[in-house]
Amino acid sequence: MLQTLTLLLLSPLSLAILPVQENEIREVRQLNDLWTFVREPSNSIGYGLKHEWFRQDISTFHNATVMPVPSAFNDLQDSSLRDHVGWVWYQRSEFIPSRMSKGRTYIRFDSANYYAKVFINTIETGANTGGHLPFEFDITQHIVYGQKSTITVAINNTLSLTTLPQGDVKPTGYPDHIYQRGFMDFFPYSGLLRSVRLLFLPKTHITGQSIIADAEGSLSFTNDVIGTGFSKVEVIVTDADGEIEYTSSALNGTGKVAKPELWWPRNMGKPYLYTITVRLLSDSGSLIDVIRTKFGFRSITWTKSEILWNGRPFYCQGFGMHEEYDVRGRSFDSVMMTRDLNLVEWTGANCYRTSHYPYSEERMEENDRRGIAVIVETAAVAIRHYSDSIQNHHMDFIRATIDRDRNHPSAFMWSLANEPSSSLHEAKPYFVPLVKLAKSLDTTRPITVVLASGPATDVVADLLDVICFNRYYGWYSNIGMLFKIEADIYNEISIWNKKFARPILISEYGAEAIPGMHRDPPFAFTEEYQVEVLKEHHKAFDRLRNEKRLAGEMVWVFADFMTLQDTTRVVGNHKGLFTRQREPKMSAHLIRQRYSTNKTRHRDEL
Ligand code: GCB
Repeated sequence: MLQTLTLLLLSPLSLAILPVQENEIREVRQLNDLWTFVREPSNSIGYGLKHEWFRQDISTFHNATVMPVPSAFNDLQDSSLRDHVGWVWYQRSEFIPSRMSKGRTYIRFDSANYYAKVFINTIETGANTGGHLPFEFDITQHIVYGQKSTITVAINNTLSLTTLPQGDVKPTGYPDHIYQRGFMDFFPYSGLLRSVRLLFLPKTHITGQSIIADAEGSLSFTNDVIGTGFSKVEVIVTDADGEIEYTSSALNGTGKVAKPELWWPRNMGKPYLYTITVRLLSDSGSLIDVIRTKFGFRSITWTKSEILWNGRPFYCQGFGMHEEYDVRGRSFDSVMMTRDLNLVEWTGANCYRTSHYPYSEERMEENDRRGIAVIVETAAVAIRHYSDSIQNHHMDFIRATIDRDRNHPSAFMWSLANEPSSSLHEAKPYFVPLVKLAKSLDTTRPITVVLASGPATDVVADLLDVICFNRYYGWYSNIGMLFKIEADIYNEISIWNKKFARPILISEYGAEAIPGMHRDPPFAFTEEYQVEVLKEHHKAFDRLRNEKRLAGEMVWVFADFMTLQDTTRVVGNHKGLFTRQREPKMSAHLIRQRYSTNKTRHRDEL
C-alpha cells in the first residue's frame, strides 16, 4: 500500500492541453475499442510493476479478458471486479503509419481514474494522477514508425488521504474482497473512462491556448508553441457566418471586435460563438500547424447579491448532476450525454454544476453550443483531512481544470471543492492559497467552494466571490416536517446574505424518491414527498429572489445515480428528478413547470 501511495504523490497532473482537433494538418487515431484487460488481486503489492508486465503480452495470462474503452470496468462482470481496489492492466497494439514519422506522435487520454502509468513498447512514457481530466505524452521516441507498437496502461484506483476524492480502504472481512471507502456519496467508477487517441502533430505545433473575450468586444489571446521553424503567424477571428471580424500576426495579442454578438445562457438570449483560427506558417508561406477554437464574448460580474451576465442579472436555475449511467459507469457516452442535455433543455434549466468533478470535454462543447451555463467543479469532494500533500495535489488539479475549460463561455464559475470540512480552523489556511491560485489563473470568473457548514461556523465563505451551499431541510434535518421547510431555508439564506454580502446560490436541496413509490398524504421516499419538499423550498426561493437575496437554485439531483452499498442508499441515491434510465419522476414535471415559466429577469425585460 505504501508503495502505491508514494507513486500517487509523485506524479503531477498534466498541464497545458488543447482540445483534440483533426484538420488539414493534424491527424487523430481513435483507440476506442476492446483492449486486453488483466486485473491484479485487490489491494495487491503491485505484481505487474514488480514483474514488468509491460514487457509481456498480457493476453496470454490465465485471467486475461477484454475491456471496452471508454468504460468503467466495475459493472461489466462480477462483484469482485465491481469492488476491485488496486491495479488493473490494459493493453493493445497499433500500427503507426510510416508517413507519420515526419511529425510528432502523442498518446492522449481524456480521463483515466484515478492513477495511470503508460508504457509504449516497454518504455514508461509517463504517469498521471487524478482522473477526470485529460493528459497526453509525446511518444515519438518510443515508437517505430511503420511497425506495430504495444500500448500498456496500468491503472490504480486506490483512494487515500492524498487523493481527490479523499478516501481510505477497509477490508470487509471477505478474504479477497476489499471495500473502497471514499468520503463521498457516489460510486468510484474506475478505468479508462473517456477516449484514448493517438495524435499525429507536426514537429512544430501549438500546445496551449487562452482566450479572453468580454462583453465590450475586447479580446486577448495567448498561444504556446513547441518547436521552431515557423516565421509567420496568422490569427483570424470569424463570426458564425464566416465573416472576418479581426486579424493579427502575433501569437499573443489583444484587440477589439466592434459590437460583438454576445454569448448568452439559454433564456437570456443566443449563445453566439465566434471562431479563432491560429496558423503557423513557414518563410515560404506553407502551413505548419493550424487550430480552430470556438469562443464567445461575454462578461461575468457580481454584486453583493447578484451574478451578472453581460451586465444583466442572471438567476441560475438548474441542478447538480453526475456524469454516470447504467452499465458503463462514469464513462463518456455520446448517446447518454445527448439524452441528458436534451432533458436539461426539456426542463427549461439554464445551468448546472459539474458535481463533483470536471465532466467530459464533449459535454463542455455542447454546453457552449446549447447555451447551458455551468459551474465547473474540481474533484475535491468532501475533504476531511487537511495536509500539505493534499493541498499540493488540489492546486495541481485546479491548474489543470482551469487550463482545460478556460476558453468555454458556458463555464461561468469555478467551484474549488464540494463540502469540505469548512468549520475546522485548518480549512482557512488550506483554502487561502487555493483561492489565490485560481484568481491568478483566471481573473474573469468568480470563485466558489460549495459549503455544507452553516453561516455561524464556516471559515471559508469569507474568501469566496459567490457563496454556494447545500442544505436538506425536510430530509437530513426534520424529515417529514414539510411545514418547517419554507421558514428554515428562508431564514438560513437571509443569514448568509446578511453576514457575507455576497450572491448566494443554493447548490443542493432535495429528497429521495424511489421511482414508482407513491403515497397520499406524502411520505418520505415517495414521489409525492419529493415534490412537496421542492415546492416548500420554492415558496422561500420566490420570496428571496424578489428581495434580491438569492442568485440561483439547483436541485439535487438531475438523475438517480449509483453509490457504494449503505444502509441509507437503496441501490444508489434516488434524489433524482429523473430515474437512472433518464425517465421523469413527478418532480421532473414540477421543475419543468417552474423553470420554463420562471424566466430570468433579462428575458422578462425583453
Ligand atoms: C450532499 C453531497 C452530494 C450527496 C448529497 C446527498 O450534500 O454534496 O454528493 O449525494 O448530499 O444526497 O446526500
